[in-house]
Amino acid sequence: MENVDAIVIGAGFAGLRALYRLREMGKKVVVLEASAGVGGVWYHNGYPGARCDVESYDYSYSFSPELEQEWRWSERYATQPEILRYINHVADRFDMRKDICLSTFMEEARYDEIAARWTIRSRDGRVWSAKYFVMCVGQLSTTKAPQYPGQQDFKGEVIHSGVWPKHPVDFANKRVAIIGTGSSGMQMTPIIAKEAKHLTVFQRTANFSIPASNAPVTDEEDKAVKATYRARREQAWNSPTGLGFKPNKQSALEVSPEEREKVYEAAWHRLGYGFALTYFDILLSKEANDTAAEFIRKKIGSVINDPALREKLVPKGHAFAARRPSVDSGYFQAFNRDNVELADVRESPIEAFTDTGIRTSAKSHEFDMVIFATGFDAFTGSLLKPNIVGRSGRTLKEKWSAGPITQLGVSVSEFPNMMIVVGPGSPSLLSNVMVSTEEQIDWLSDLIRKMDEHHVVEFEAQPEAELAWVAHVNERAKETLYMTADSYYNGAEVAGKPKVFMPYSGGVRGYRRILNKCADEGYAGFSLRVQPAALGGTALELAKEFS
Ligand code: NA7
Repeated sequence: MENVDAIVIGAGFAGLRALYRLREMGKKVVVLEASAGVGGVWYHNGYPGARCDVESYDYSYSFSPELEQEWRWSERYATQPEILRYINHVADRFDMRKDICLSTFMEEARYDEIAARWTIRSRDGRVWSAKYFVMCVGQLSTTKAPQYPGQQDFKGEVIHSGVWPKHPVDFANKRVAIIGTGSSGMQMTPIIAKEAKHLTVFQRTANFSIPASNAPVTDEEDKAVKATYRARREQAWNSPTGLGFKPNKQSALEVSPEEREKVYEAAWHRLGYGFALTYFDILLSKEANDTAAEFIRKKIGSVINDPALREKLVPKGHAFAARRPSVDSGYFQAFNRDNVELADVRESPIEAFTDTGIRTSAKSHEFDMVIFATGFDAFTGSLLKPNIVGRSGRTLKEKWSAGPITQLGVSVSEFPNMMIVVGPGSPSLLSNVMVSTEEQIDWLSDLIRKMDEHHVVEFEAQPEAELAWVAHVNERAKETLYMTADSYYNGAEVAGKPKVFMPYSGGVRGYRRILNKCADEGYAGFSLRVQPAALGGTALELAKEFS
Protein backbone atom coordinates (compact mmCIF):
# COMPACT_ATOMS: atom_id res chain seq x y z
CA MET A 1 0.00 0.00 0.00
CA GLU A 2 1.31 3.43 -0.92
CA ASN A 3 0.64 6.40 1.40
CA VAL A 4 -0.06 9.75 -0.22
CA ASP A 5 -1.60 13.01 0.93
CA ALA A 6 -4.17 13.14 -1.82
CA ILE A 7 -5.49 10.78 -4.41
CA VAL A 8 -7.12 12.31 -7.46
CA ILE A 9 -9.39 10.22 -9.67
CA GLY A 10 -9.34 11.19 -13.33
CA ALA A 11 -6.67 12.78 -15.50
CA GLY A 12 -8.85 15.10 -17.53
CA PHE A 13 -8.74 18.87 -17.25
CA ALA A 14 -9.89 18.82 -13.62
CA GLY A 15 -7.57 16.02 -12.49
CA LEU A 16 -4.48 17.66 -13.95
CA ARG A 17 -5.41 20.99 -12.45
CA ALA A 18 -5.89 19.37 -9.03
CA LEU A 19 -2.54 17.61 -9.36
CA TYR A 20 -0.81 20.87 -10.27
CA ARG A 21 -2.29 22.81 -7.36
CA LEU A 22 -1.83 20.14 -4.72
CA ARG A 23 1.75 19.49 -5.76
CA GLU A 24 2.42 23.22 -5.65
CA MET A 25 1.27 23.07 -2.01
CA GLY A 26 3.89 20.40 -1.32
CA LYS A 27 1.46 17.49 -1.21
CA LYS A 28 2.30 14.00 -2.32
CA VAL A 29 -0.36 13.24 -4.91
CA VAL A 30 -1.22 10.35 -7.14
CA VAL A 31 -3.73 10.52 -10.01
CA LEU A 32 -5.54 7.37 -11.12
CA GLU A 33 -6.86 7.36 -14.67
CA ALA A 34 -8.85 4.47 -16.13
CA SER A 35 -7.87 5.27 -19.75
CA ALA A 36 -4.56 4.73 -21.46
CA GLY A 37 -3.98 8.45 -21.86
CA VAL A 38 -4.67 11.81 -20.23
CA GLY A 39 -7.51 14.05 -21.42
CA GLY A 40 -10.69 12.62 -19.92
CA VAL A 41 -13.63 13.12 -22.23
CA TRP A 42 -11.29 14.62 -24.83
CA TYR A 43 -9.27 11.42 -24.88
CA HIS A 44 -12.35 9.41 -25.81
CA ASN A 45 -14.60 11.74 -27.82
CA GLY A 46 -12.58 11.45 -31.00
CA TYR A 47 -15.47 11.28 -33.45
CA PRO A 48 -15.22 13.32 -36.66
CA GLY A 49 -16.11 16.95 -36.06
CA ALA A 50 -15.73 16.79 -32.26
CA ARG A 51 -15.20 20.36 -31.22
CA CYS A 52 -15.57 22.44 -28.10
CA ASP A 53 -18.47 24.89 -28.00
CA VAL A 54 -16.54 27.31 -25.78
CA GLU A 55 -13.94 29.55 -27.44
CA SER A 56 -10.43 28.10 -27.25
CA TYR A 57 -8.88 31.00 -25.35
CA ASP A 58 -11.49 30.59 -22.63
CA TYR A 59 -11.47 26.80 -22.61
CA SER A 60 -7.89 26.66 -21.36
CA TYR A 61 -6.08 26.85 -18.04
CA SER A 62 -5.49 30.22 -16.45
CA PHE A 63 -3.04 29.13 -13.75
CA SER A 64 0.13 29.72 -15.79
CA PRO A 65 0.70 32.97 -17.70
CA GLU A 66 3.66 31.27 -19.45
CA LEU A 67 1.40 28.49 -20.69
CA GLU A 68 -1.15 31.05 -21.85
CA GLN A 69 1.48 32.88 -23.85
CA GLU A 70 3.21 29.91 -25.43
CA TRP A 71 0.19 27.89 -26.54
CA ARG A 72 -1.11 28.89 -29.97
CA TRP A 73 -4.75 27.94 -30.65
CA SER A 74 -5.38 27.51 -34.34
CA GLU A 75 -9.18 27.90 -34.38
CA ARG A 76 -11.79 29.91 -32.55
CA TYR A 77 -13.46 26.68 -31.40
CA ALA A 78 -10.81 24.01 -31.00
CA THR A 79 -11.24 20.51 -32.38
CA GLN A 80 -10.80 17.45 -30.18
CA PRO A 81 -7.32 16.60 -31.54
CA GLU A 82 -6.07 20.11 -30.76
CA ILE A 83 -7.54 20.05 -27.25
CA LEU A 84 -5.97 16.65 -26.66
CA ARG A 85 -2.59 18.00 -27.87
CA TYR A 86 -3.00 20.91 -25.44
CA ILE A 87 -3.73 18.73 -22.44
CA ASN A 88 -0.82 16.43 -23.31
CA HIS A 89 1.40 19.47 -23.63
CA VAL A 90 0.31 20.57 -20.15
CA ALA A 91 1.05 17.12 -18.73
CA ASP A 92 4.56 17.22 -20.21
CA ARG A 93 5.33 20.85 -19.55
CA PHE A 94 4.56 20.54 -15.84
CA ASP A 95 6.12 17.10 -15.54
CA MET A 96 2.83 15.60 -14.41
CA ARG A 97 3.11 12.12 -15.85
CA LYS A 98 5.30 10.80 -13.08
CA ASP A 99 2.34 11.16 -10.69
CA ILE A 100 -0.32 9.71 -13.00
CA CYS A 101 -1.16 6.00 -13.12
CA LEU A 102 -2.80 5.34 -16.49
CA SER A 103 -4.99 2.31 -17.26
CA THR A 104 -5.88 2.25 -13.57
CA PHE A 105 -9.58 2.00 -12.80
CA MET A 106 -10.49 2.81 -9.20
CA GLU A 107 -12.80 0.05 -8.15
CA GLU A 108 -13.30 0.92 -4.51
CA ALA A 109 -12.72 3.78 -2.07
CA ARG A 110 -13.37 3.04 1.59
CA TYR A 111 -13.17 5.52 4.45
CA ASP A 112 -11.31 4.41 7.57
CA GLU A 113 -13.07 6.31 10.34
CA ILE A 114 -10.34 5.75 12.94
CA ALA A 115 -7.42 6.76 10.75
CA ALA A 116 -9.47 9.44 8.96
CA ARG A 117 -8.02 8.25 5.67
CA TRP A 118 -9.31 6.75 2.45
CA THR A 119 -8.18 3.35 1.22
CA ILE A 120 -8.37 3.20 -2.55
CA ARG A 121 -8.19 0.01 -4.57
CA SER A 122 -7.72 -0.28 -8.30
CA ARG A 123 -9.15 -3.05 -10.41
CA ASP A 124 -5.67 -4.55 -10.88
CA GLY A 125 -5.26 -4.93 -7.11
CA ARG A 126 -3.06 -1.96 -6.14
CA VAL A 127 -3.91 -0.09 -2.94
CA TRP A 128 -3.32 3.48 -1.80
CA SER A 129 -4.05 5.31 1.44
CA ALA A 130 -4.79 9.03 1.27
CA LYS A 131 -6.10 11.75 3.55
CA TYR A 132 -7.87 13.54 0.71
CA PHE A 133 -9.90 11.81 -1.96
CA VAL A 134 -10.61 14.09 -4.91
CA MET A 135 -13.11 13.00 -7.57
CA CYS A 136 -12.38 14.61 -10.95
CA VAL A 137 -14.28 12.11 -13.09
CA GLY A 138 -16.17 14.46 -15.42
CA GLN A 139 -19.87 14.94 -16.03
CA LEU A 140 -20.16 13.30 -19.44
CA SER A 141 -17.82 10.37 -19.14
CA THR A 142 -19.99 7.28 -18.66
CA THR A 143 -21.55 6.50 -22.02
CA LYS A 144 -25.02 5.11 -22.43
CA ALA A 145 -26.63 3.32 -25.35
CA PRO A 146 -29.88 1.45 -25.81
CA GLN A 147 -29.73 -2.30 -26.30
CA TYR A 148 -31.88 -3.58 -29.14
CA PRO A 149 -32.97 -7.14 -29.82
CA GLY A 150 -30.64 -8.82 -32.26
CA GLN A 151 -27.81 -6.36 -31.75
CA GLN A 152 -25.27 -9.14 -31.26
CA ASP A 153 -26.12 -10.53 -34.70
CA PHE A 154 -25.28 -7.34 -36.57
CA LYS A 155 -22.25 -8.08 -38.78
CA GLY A 156 -21.14 -4.49 -39.31
CA GLU A 157 -19.15 -2.20 -37.04
CA VAL A 158 -20.75 -0.64 -33.93
CA ILE A 159 -19.15 2.46 -32.40
CA HIS A 160 -20.14 4.84 -29.58
CA SER A 161 -19.24 8.49 -30.09
CA GLY A 162 -17.97 8.70 -26.51
CA VAL A 163 -15.48 5.85 -26.86
CA TRP A 164 -14.35 6.49 -30.38
CA PRO A 165 -11.73 4.00 -31.64
CA LYS A 166 -8.12 5.14 -31.69
CA HIS A 167 -7.60 3.74 -35.20
CA PRO A 168 -8.78 5.75 -38.25
CA VAL A 169 -12.40 4.97 -39.08
CA ASP A 170 -13.06 4.73 -42.81
CA PHE A 171 -16.54 5.69 -44.01
CA ALA A 172 -15.82 5.50 -47.75
CA ASN A 173 -18.35 3.37 -49.62
CA LYS A 174 -20.12 2.50 -46.39
CA ARG A 175 -23.75 2.74 -45.40
CA VAL A 176 -23.66 4.41 -42.01
CA ALA A 177 -26.29 4.94 -39.28
CA ILE A 178 -26.05 7.57 -36.58
CA ILE A 179 -28.44 7.17 -33.64
CA GLY A 180 -28.84 10.40 -31.67
CA THR A 181 -28.91 14.06 -32.59
CA GLY A 182 -27.29 15.83 -29.63
CA SER A 183 -24.00 17.70 -30.07
CA SER A 184 -22.11 14.55 -31.01
CA GLY A 185 -24.56 13.40 -33.68
CA MET A 186 -24.93 16.91 -35.05
CA GLN A 187 -21.19 17.54 -35.24
CA MET A 188 -20.33 14.29 -36.98
CA THR A 189 -23.24 14.26 -39.46
CA PRO A 190 -21.95 16.75 -42.08
CA ILE A 191 -18.48 15.21 -42.10
CA ILE A 192 -19.61 11.60 -42.37
CA ALA A 193 -22.20 12.63 -44.96
CA LYS A 194 -19.38 13.79 -47.25
CA GLU A 195 -17.43 10.57 -46.93
CA ALA A 196 -20.00 7.81 -46.63
CA LYS A 197 -21.92 6.18 -49.46
CA HIS A 198 -25.14 6.66 -47.51
CA LEU A 199 -25.97 8.08 -44.09
CA THR A 200 -29.15 7.59 -42.07
CA VAL A 201 -29.61 9.77 -39.00
CA PHE A 202 -32.03 8.38 -36.41
CA GLN A 203 -33.64 11.29 -34.60
CA ARG A 204 -35.77 11.11 -31.47
CA THR A 205 -35.84 14.81 -30.62
CA ALA A 206 -35.08 17.62 -33.04
CA ASN A 207 -32.56 19.86 -31.29
CA PHE A 208 -31.91 23.55 -31.38
CA SER A 209 -28.54 24.45 -32.80
CA ILE A 210 -26.61 27.65 -33.48
CA PRO A 211 -23.94 27.89 -36.19
CA ALA A 212 -20.45 27.62 -34.73
CA SER A 213 -19.07 30.60 -36.73
CA ASN A 214 -15.75 28.88 -36.42
CA ALA A 215 -12.70 30.47 -38.03
CA PRO A 216 -8.93 30.18 -37.94
CA VAL A 217 -7.25 32.40 -35.34
CA THR A 218 -5.03 34.93 -37.12
CA ASP A 219 -1.66 36.04 -35.72
CA GLU A 220 -3.15 39.48 -35.03
CA GLU A 221 -6.04 38.00 -33.03
CA ASP A 222 -3.67 35.75 -31.12
CA LYS A 223 -1.44 38.69 -30.25
CA ALA A 224 -4.40 40.81 -29.21
CA VAL A 225 -5.79 38.14 -26.84
CA LYS A 226 -2.37 37.44 -25.34
CA ALA A 227 -1.70 41.13 -24.74
CA THR A 228 -4.82 41.40 -22.62
CA TYR A 229 -5.28 37.85 -21.37
CA ARG A 230 -5.67 38.84 -17.71
CA ALA A 231 -8.51 41.19 -18.53
CA ARG A 232 -10.17 38.47 -20.61
CA ARG A 233 -9.89 36.04 -17.71
CA GLU A 234 -11.31 38.61 -15.30
CA GLN A 235 -14.23 39.14 -17.62
CA ALA A 236 -14.86 35.38 -17.82
CA TRP A 237 -14.63 34.91 -14.04
CA ASN A 238 -17.00 37.78 -13.47
CA SER A 239 -19.58 36.76 -15.99
CA PRO A 240 -22.48 34.59 -14.84
CA THR A 241 -21.60 31.74 -17.21
CA GLY A 242 -17.82 31.98 -17.10
CA LEU A 243 -17.93 32.56 -20.85
CA GLY A 244 -17.11 36.24 -20.66
CA PHE A 245 -20.41 37.50 -22.07
CA LYS A 246 -21.59 40.67 -20.42
CA PRO A 247 -25.09 40.02 -19.10
CA ASN A 248 -27.67 42.02 -20.96
CA LYS A 249 -30.05 43.62 -18.47
CA GLN A 250 -32.71 44.01 -21.15
CA SER A 251 -35.71 41.75 -21.50
CA ALA A 252 -36.42 40.27 -24.93
CA LEU A 253 -39.95 41.59 -24.43
CA GLU A 254 -39.09 45.22 -23.83
CA VAL A 255 -37.62 45.91 -27.26
CA SER A 256 -39.39 46.21 -30.58
CA PRO A 257 -39.63 43.10 -32.80
CA GLU A 258 -37.41 44.88 -35.36
CA GLU A 259 -34.69 45.63 -32.83
CA ARG A 260 -34.86 42.10 -31.43
CA GLU A 261 -34.50 40.67 -34.92
CA LYS A 262 -31.38 42.76 -35.48
CA VAL A 263 -29.85 41.61 -32.18
CA TYR A 264 -30.67 37.96 -32.88
CA GLU A 265 -29.30 38.24 -36.40
CA ALA A 266 -25.97 39.56 -35.11
CA ALA A 267 -25.83 36.93 -32.35
CA TRP A 268 -26.62 34.18 -34.85
CA HIS A 269 -23.51 34.98 -36.85
CA ARG A 270 -21.10 35.44 -33.97
CA LEU A 271 -22.09 34.10 -30.57
CA GLY A 272 -22.58 30.34 -30.86
CA TYR A 273 -23.85 29.09 -27.50
CA GLY A 274 -23.86 32.70 -26.27
CA PHE A 275 -27.00 33.24 -28.34
CA ALA A 276 -28.92 32.08 -25.27
CA LEU A 277 -27.60 35.12 -23.39
CA THR A 278 -28.70 37.83 -25.81
CA TYR A 279 -31.47 38.89 -23.40
CA PHE A 280 -31.47 38.15 -19.68
CA ASP A 281 -34.86 36.44 -19.67
CA ILE A 282 -34.47 33.93 -22.51
CA LEU A 283 -34.11 31.14 -19.99
CA LEU A 284 -36.48 32.68 -17.46
CA SER A 285 -39.64 33.53 -19.36
CA LYS A 286 -41.48 31.33 -21.83
CA GLU A 287 -42.66 34.37 -23.74
CA ALA A 288 -39.15 35.76 -24.08
CA ASN A 289 -37.87 32.32 -24.99
CA ASP A 290 -40.49 31.99 -27.72
CA THR A 291 -39.04 35.01 -29.52
CA ALA A 292 -35.58 33.40 -29.66
CA ALA A 293 -36.96 29.94 -30.47
CA GLU A 294 -39.05 31.31 -33.32
CA PHE A 295 -36.05 33.14 -34.77
CA ILE A 296 -33.95 29.97 -34.66
CA ARG A 297 -36.70 27.83 -36.16
CA LYS A 298 -36.92 30.25 -39.08
CA LYS A 299 -33.16 30.16 -39.57
CA ILE A 300 -32.96 26.38 -39.42
CA GLY A 301 -35.96 25.98 -41.69
CA SER A 302 -34.47 28.33 -44.27
CA VAL A 303 -31.54 26.02 -45.06
CA ILE A 304 -33.55 22.79 -45.47
CA ASN A 305 -34.88 22.32 -48.99
CA ASP A 306 -37.46 19.56 -48.52
CA PRO A 307 -40.61 20.78 -46.68
CA ALA A 308 -41.29 17.36 -45.14
CA LEU A 309 -37.75 17.14 -43.80
CA ARG A 310 -37.96 20.73 -42.59
CA GLU A 311 -41.04 19.86 -40.58
CA LYS A 312 -39.17 17.06 -38.84
CA LEU A 313 -35.81 18.78 -38.31
CA VAL A 314 -37.06 22.08 -36.96
CA PRO A 315 -37.16 21.76 -33.15
CA LYS A 316 -40.43 22.10 -31.34
CA GLY A 317 -42.02 21.02 -28.09
CA HIS A 318 -39.35 22.37 -25.75
CA ALA A 319 -37.98 25.78 -24.90
CA PHE A 320 -34.76 26.88 -26.57
CA ALA A 321 -31.72 26.03 -24.36
CA ALA A 322 -33.83 24.23 -21.75
CA ARG A 323 -31.92 21.24 -23.10
CA ARG A 324 -28.34 21.83 -24.14
CA PRO A 325 -28.42 23.33 -27.64
CA SER A 326 -25.71 22.32 -30.08
CA VAL A 327 -23.26 24.51 -31.91
CA ASP A 328 -22.98 22.98 -35.37
CA SER A 329 -21.21 23.42 -38.68
CA GLY A 330 -23.58 22.54 -41.49
CA TYR A 331 -25.74 19.92 -39.76
CA PHE A 332 -29.09 20.90 -41.26
CA GLN A 333 -27.61 21.58 -44.71
CA ALA A 334 -26.31 17.98 -44.77
CA PHE A 335 -29.90 16.76 -45.17
CA ASN A 336 -30.06 18.44 -48.60
CA ARG A 337 -27.60 15.83 -49.88
CA ASP A 338 -28.94 12.87 -51.83
CA ASN A 339 -27.04 10.38 -49.70
CA VAL A 340 -28.48 11.57 -46.36
CA GLU A 341 -31.75 10.33 -44.90
CA LEU A 342 -33.58 11.12 -41.67
CA ALA A 343 -35.30 8.34 -39.73
CA ASP A 344 -37.75 9.61 -37.15
CA VAL A 345 -37.76 7.10 -34.30
CA ARG A 346 -40.80 8.64 -32.64
CA GLU A 347 -42.80 7.99 -35.78
CA SER A 348 -41.17 4.64 -36.60
CA PRO A 349 -39.32 3.22 -33.59
CA ILE A 350 -36.34 0.92 -33.94
CA GLU A 351 -37.61 -2.60 -33.38
CA ALA A 352 -34.47 -4.64 -33.74
CA PHE A 353 -31.04 -5.00 -35.27
CA THR A 354 -30.71 -7.59 -38.03
CA ASP A 355 -27.46 -9.14 -39.19
CA THR A 356 -27.32 -6.53 -41.97
CA GLY A 357 -28.80 -3.44 -40.35
CA ILE A 358 -31.72 -2.01 -38.40
CA ARG A 359 -35.42 -2.74 -38.67
CA THR A 360 -37.84 0.00 -37.69
CA SER A 361 -41.61 -0.25 -37.59
CA ALA A 362 -41.59 1.29 -41.09
CA LYS A 363 -38.78 -0.49 -42.95
CA SER A 364 -35.48 -2.36 -42.90
CA HIS A 365 -32.27 -0.38 -43.36
CA GLU A 366 -29.01 -1.98 -44.49
CA PHE A 367 -25.84 -0.72 -42.78
CA ASP A 368 -22.13 -1.41 -42.68
CA MET A 369 -21.68 0.70 -39.56
CA VAL A 370 -23.89 1.92 -36.71
CA ILE A 371 -22.74 4.83 -34.55
CA PHE A 372 -24.41 5.39 -31.20
CA ALA A 373 -24.34 9.12 -30.47
CA THR A 374 -26.73 8.52 -27.61
CA GLY A 375 -24.90 10.45 -24.93
CA PHE A 376 -24.00 9.78 -21.34
CA ASP A 377 -25.26 8.91 -17.89
CA ALA A 378 -24.57 12.52 -17.02
CA PHE A 379 -23.26 14.03 -13.76
CA THR A 380 -23.60 10.97 -11.54
CA GLY A 381 -22.66 8.09 -13.90
CA SER A 382 -18.93 8.13 -13.23
CA LEU A 383 -19.25 9.08 -9.56
CA LEU A 384 -21.43 6.06 -8.90
CA LYS A 385 -19.49 3.53 -10.97
CA PRO A 386 -16.89 2.67 -8.31
CA ASN A 387 -17.89 1.40 -4.88
CA ILE A 388 -17.44 4.42 -2.63
CA VAL A 389 -17.96 3.54 1.03
CA GLY A 390 -18.13 6.26 3.67
CA ARG A 391 -18.90 6.15 7.39
CA SER A 392 -20.48 3.01 8.87
CA GLY A 393 -20.35 1.17 5.55
CA ARG A 394 -22.66 3.71 3.91
CA THR A 395 -22.20 3.71 0.12
CA LEU A 396 -22.52 6.73 -2.12
CA LYS A 397 -24.96 4.73 -4.24
CA GLU A 398 -27.30 4.35 -1.22
CA LYS A 399 -26.82 7.92 -0.13
CA TRP A 400 -27.70 9.21 -3.60
CA SER A 401 -30.47 6.72 -4.34
CA ALA A 402 -33.01 9.55 -4.57
CA GLY A 403 -30.58 11.86 -6.39
CA PRO A 404 -27.25 13.49 -5.59
CA ILE A 405 -26.95 15.33 -2.26
CA THR A 406 -23.98 17.63 -1.77
CA GLN A 407 -22.96 20.59 0.32
CA LEU A 408 -22.17 23.31 -2.25
CA GLY A 409 -21.52 20.67 -4.89
CA VAL A 410 -18.16 19.74 -3.40
CA SER A 411 -18.73 17.53 -0.37
CA VAL A 412 -21.10 14.88 1.01
CA SER A 413 -21.90 14.14 4.65
CA GLU A 414 -20.85 10.67 5.78
CA PHE A 415 -17.99 10.87 3.25
CA PRO A 416 -15.42 13.00 5.07
CA ASN A 417 -12.40 14.39 3.23
CA MET A 418 -13.94 13.41 -0.12
CA MET A 419 -14.03 16.30 -2.57
CA ILE A 420 -15.99 16.43 -5.81
CA VAL A 421 -14.92 18.75 -8.62
CA VAL A 422 -17.55 20.13 -11.03
CA GLY A 423 -20.08 17.54 -9.99
CA PRO A 424 -23.81 17.82 -9.30
CA GLY A 425 -24.82 20.82 -7.24
CA SER A 426 -22.22 23.10 -8.87
CA PRO A 427 -22.46 25.25 -12.05
CA SER A 428 -20.62 22.56 -13.96
CA LEU A 429 -22.20 22.06 -17.41
CA LEU A 430 -24.23 25.24 -17.13
CA SER A 431 -20.99 27.20 -17.22
CA ASN A 432 -17.64 27.36 -18.93
CA VAL A 433 -16.54 24.21 -17.17
CA MET A 434 -12.89 25.32 -17.20
CA VAL A 435 -13.72 28.34 -15.08
CA SER A 436 -15.80 26.23 -12.70
CA THR A 437 -13.06 23.62 -12.46
CA GLU A 438 -10.32 26.09 -11.59
CA GLU A 439 -12.56 27.98 -9.19
CA GLN A 440 -13.51 24.86 -7.23
CA ILE A 441 -10.01 23.44 -7.13
CA ASP A 442 -8.60 26.71 -5.83
CA TRP A 443 -11.31 26.88 -3.17
CA LEU A 444 -10.77 23.26 -2.11
CA SER A 445 -6.98 23.70 -2.04
CA ASP A 446 -7.43 26.70 0.18
CA LEU A 447 -9.56 24.60 2.50
CA ILE A 448 -6.81 21.95 2.60
CA ARG A 449 -4.19 24.60 3.40
CA LYS A 450 -6.28 25.89 6.28
CA MET A 451 -6.99 22.38 7.51
CA ASP A 452 -3.23 21.78 7.65
CA GLU A 453 -2.61 25.05 9.47
CA HIS A 454 -5.22 24.15 12.09
CA HIS A 455 -4.30 20.45 12.30
CA VAL A 456 -7.74 19.45 11.10
CA VAL A 457 -7.85 15.75 10.23
CA GLU A 458 -11.44 15.52 9.06
CA PHE A 459 -13.80 17.84 7.26
CA GLU A 460 -17.33 16.83 6.53
CA ALA A 461 -20.49 18.38 5.14
CA GLN A 462 -23.24 18.88 7.70
CA PRO A 463 -26.40 16.93 6.80
CA GLU A 464 -28.75 19.87 7.32
CA ALA A 465 -26.51 22.14 5.23
CA GLU A 466 -26.43 19.77 2.30
CA LEU A 467 -30.20 19.33 2.33
CA ALA A 468 -30.57 23.10 2.33
CA TRP A 469 -28.15 23.33 -0.61
CA VAL A 470 -30.04 20.71 -2.63
CA ALA A 471 -33.26 22.62 -1.95
CA HIS A 472 -31.59 25.86 -3.05
CA VAL A 473 -30.27 24.25 -6.27
CA ASN A 474 -33.78 23.06 -7.10
CA GLU A 475 -35.38 26.37 -6.20
CA ARG A 476 -32.99 28.23 -8.50
CA ALA A 477 -33.74 25.74 -11.28
CA LYS A 478 -37.47 26.28 -10.86
CA GLU A 479 -36.97 29.99 -11.56
CA THR A 480 -35.74 29.00 -15.00
CA LEU A 481 -37.13 27.06 -17.96
CA TYR A 482 -34.68 24.19 -17.39
CA MET A 483 -37.27 22.15 -15.54
CA THR A 484 -39.79 22.44 -18.35
CA ALA A 485 -37.95 19.96 -20.58
CA ASP A 486 -36.64 16.45 -20.11
CA SER A 487 -32.86 16.54 -20.31
CA TYR A 488 -29.66 15.33 -18.74
CA TYR A 489 -29.79 18.43 -16.55
CA ASN A 490 -32.65 16.82 -14.62
CA GLY A 491 -31.88 13.12 -14.84
CA ALA A 492 -34.31 12.36 -17.67
CA GLU A 493 -31.59 10.92 -19.92
CA VAL A 494 -31.55 7.54 -18.16
CA ALA A 495 -34.74 5.59 -17.45
CA GLY A 496 -35.28 5.22 -13.73
CA LYS A 497 -32.75 7.91 -12.74
CA PRO A 498 -34.07 10.24 -10.00
CA LYS A 499 -35.58 13.34 -11.56
CA VAL A 500 -33.76 16.13 -9.77
CA PHE A 501 -31.95 19.13 -11.13
CA MET A 502 -28.25 18.34 -11.26
CA PRO A 503 -26.20 21.48 -11.95
CA TYR A 504 -26.42 24.80 -10.10
CA SER A 505 -28.13 27.39 -12.27
CA GLY A 506 -27.13 30.40 -10.16
CA GLY A 507 -24.05 31.07 -12.33
CA VAL A 508 -20.32 30.90 -11.60
CA ARG A 509 -20.14 34.41 -10.22
CA GLY A 510 -23.01 33.85 -7.79
CA TYR A 511 -21.62 30.45 -6.89
CA ARG A 512 -18.17 31.92 -6.16
CA ARG A 513 -19.77 34.44 -3.82
CA ILE A 514 -21.43 31.58 -1.96
CA LEU A 515 -18.18 29.60 -1.74
CA ASN A 516 -16.28 32.64 -0.51
CA LYS A 517 -18.94 33.51 2.05
CA CYS A 518 -18.82 29.95 3.33
CA ALA A 519 -15.02 30.18 3.76
CA ASP A 520 -15.27 33.63 5.34
CA GLU A 521 -17.69 32.25 7.88
CA GLY A 522 -15.22 29.55 8.92
CA TYR A 523 -16.61 27.02 6.45
CA ALA A 524 -20.19 27.26 7.51
CA GLY A 525 -22.06 24.05 6.75
CA PHE A 526 -18.97 21.90 7.29
CA SER A 527 -17.63 20.23 10.43
CA LEU A 528 -13.88 20.41 10.90
CA ARG A 529 -12.31 18.16 13.51
CA VAL A 530 -8.81 17.79 14.93
CA GLN A 531 -9.76 14.29 16.10
CA PRO A 532 -11.83 11.99 13.90
CA ALA A 533 -15.50 11.88 14.91
CA ALA A 534 -15.12 8.14 15.45
CA LEU A 535 -12.61 8.91 18.21
CA GLY A 536 -14.89 11.43 19.85
CA GLY A 537 -13.63 14.46 17.92
CA THR A 538 -16.11 17.30 17.87
CA ALA A 539 -16.30 20.11 15.39
CA LEU A 540 -14.07 23.12 15.98
CA GLU A 541 -15.57 26.53 16.51
CA LEU A 542 -13.74 28.05 13.63
CA ALA A 543 -15.69 31.04 12.54
CA LYS A 544 -12.99 33.60 13.30
CA GLU A 545 -9.66 31.84 13.08
CA PHE A 546 -10.49 29.90 9.93
CA SER A 547 -11.40 32.79 7.73
P1 NA7 B 1 -26.61 14.19 -25.76
O1 NA7 B 1 -26.61 15.66 -25.91
O2 NA7 B 1 -27.10 13.61 -24.49
O3 NA7 B 1 -27.44 13.61 -26.98
C1 NA7 B 1 -27.82 12.26 -27.06
C2 NA7 B 1 -28.69 12.06 -28.25
O4 NA7 B 1 -29.03 10.69 -28.36
C3 NA7 B 1 -30.04 12.79 -28.14
O5 NA7 B 1 -30.40 13.23 -29.41
C4 NA7 B 1 -30.98 11.69 -27.66
O6 NA7 B 1 -32.32 11.89 -27.98
C5 NA7 B 1 -30.45 10.53 -28.44
N1 NA7 B 1 -30.83 9.26 -27.85
C6 NA7 B 1 -30.53 8.78 -26.63
N2 NA7 B 1 -31.08 7.58 -26.46
C7 NA7 B 1 -31.75 7.30 -27.61
C8 NA7 B 1 -32.53 6.21 -28.04
N3 NA7 B 1 -32.74 5.17 -27.25
N4 NA7 B 1 -33.05 6.28 -29.28
C9 NA7 B 1 -32.84 7.32 -30.06
N5 NA7 B 1 -32.13 8.39 -29.71
C10 NA7 B 1 -31.59 8.37 -28.49
O7 NA7 B 1 -25.15 13.59 -25.99
P2 NA7 B 1 -24.04 14.09 -26.99
O8 NA7 B 1 -22.94 13.09 -26.95
O9 NA7 B 1 -24.59 14.41 -28.32
O10 NA7 B 1 -23.55 15.44 -26.37
C11 NA7 B 1 -23.03 15.49 -25.07
C12 NA7 B 1 -22.55 16.85 -24.73
O11 NA7 B 1 -21.32 17.10 -25.36
C13 NA7 B 1 -23.37 17.99 -25.14
O12 NA7 B 1 -24.47 18.24 -24.41
C14 NA7 B 1 -22.39 19.13 -25.02
O13 NA7 B 1 -22.26 19.50 -23.68
C15 NA7 B 1 -21.16 18.52 -25.50
P3 NA7 B 1 -33.30 12.73 -27.00
O14 NA7 B 1 -32.88 14.14 -27.22
O15 NA7 B 1 -32.99 12.24 -25.61
O16 NA7 B 1 -34.66 12.41 -27.43
